Amino acid sequence: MTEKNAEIKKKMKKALDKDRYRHTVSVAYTAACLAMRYAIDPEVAFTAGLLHDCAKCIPTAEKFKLCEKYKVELSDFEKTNTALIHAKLGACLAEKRYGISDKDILDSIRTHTTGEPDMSLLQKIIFTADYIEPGRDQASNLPEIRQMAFVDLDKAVCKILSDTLAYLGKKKDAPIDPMTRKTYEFYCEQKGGSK
Ligand code: DGI
Ligand code: FE
Ligand code: FE
Repeated sequence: MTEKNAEIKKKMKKALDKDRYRHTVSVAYTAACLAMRYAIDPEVAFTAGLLHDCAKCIPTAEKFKLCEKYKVELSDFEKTNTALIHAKLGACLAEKRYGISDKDILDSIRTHTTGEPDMSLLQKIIFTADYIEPGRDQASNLPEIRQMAFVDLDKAVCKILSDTLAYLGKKKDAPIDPMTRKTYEFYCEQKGGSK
């Protein structure tokens, strides 16, 4: 691990609660493994993994204040479904607080919850690593998706999205973010290409 990643890891230990920190480290290592498989820099993937939930443990009122301070524009959906804010705000804090300037890393943090159409390899890796890291045990089809992620990443992204939509559809008070639906359409219906 690079010195820089070791420093970010230490900072995340302070910024997150115990469980979130454990999840974060797992996502970072999973993302690094996927990066090796798909031939991109594993240290870059590790950084994105470490920071993907950096805004997750900030209380909601504070999240709104920070979004105002840094002019992070929230959609109407995010304003009412505040659990989604940590992705966009996380990308902003990765830049302002943790000194990240790599746009691909910032995009990967921003889109890690809903995805977006036509994602870069790193964006897809963070989106997928967040779902399949070894500590996750709630989602259905995890063994299959874990294997799929290392064989066909676009197919894994599609499966994660369709399972997430099915899960949210069954749950009470869990409206679907329009971006989650758009991402689903891109990866599952159009069978669109990737960057
Ligand atoms: O932050 P994590 O828990 O590691 O994972 P995440 O960033 O994917 O956030 C997970 C939560 O986001 C999970 O409870 C499902 C929710 N989520 C994802 N897409 C949507 C969504 N919630 C709503 N309401 N609508 C969505 O489209
Ligand atoms: Fe998250
Ligand atoms: Fe996460």
